[in-house]
Amino acid sequence: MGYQYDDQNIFAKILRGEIPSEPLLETEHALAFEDIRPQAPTHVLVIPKGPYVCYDHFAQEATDAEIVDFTRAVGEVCRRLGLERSGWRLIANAGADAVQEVPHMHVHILAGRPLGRMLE
Ligand code: D5M
Repeated sequence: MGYQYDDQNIFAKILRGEIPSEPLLETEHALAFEDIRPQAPTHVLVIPKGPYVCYDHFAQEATDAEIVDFTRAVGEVCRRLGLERSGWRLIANAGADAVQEVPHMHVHILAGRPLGRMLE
């Protein structure tokens, strides 16, 4: 499947500095910031800086360096926030059924309250 990246999405605007953000972490290839509609006391988004629509697009087309940097950035955010003490959840929505709202690859880090079972 060929993905078409829309560079007018809100995270592209954040990356270009057109919308202000307060990064919790910035690396060569990734940016982490708080979700504007938090679903838990800690709700952080981590995005790659490259123009990828979703997880699959990123996994197919990002360089190994981008993937390694992004993956480590997620761990670094959790470590900096001390989330290993009580635990955390990582979510990536892709496409319509998952109700992906912003078409720029991102993962959600949720923590700070009991999150319940997701899968039975
Ligand atoms: O989730 C997209 C998430 O992006 C959703 O939880 C709201 C969040 N969002 C939208 N705009 C902003 C800005 N400007 N800053 C921070 N967070 C934002 P999805 O997985 O696509 O459904």
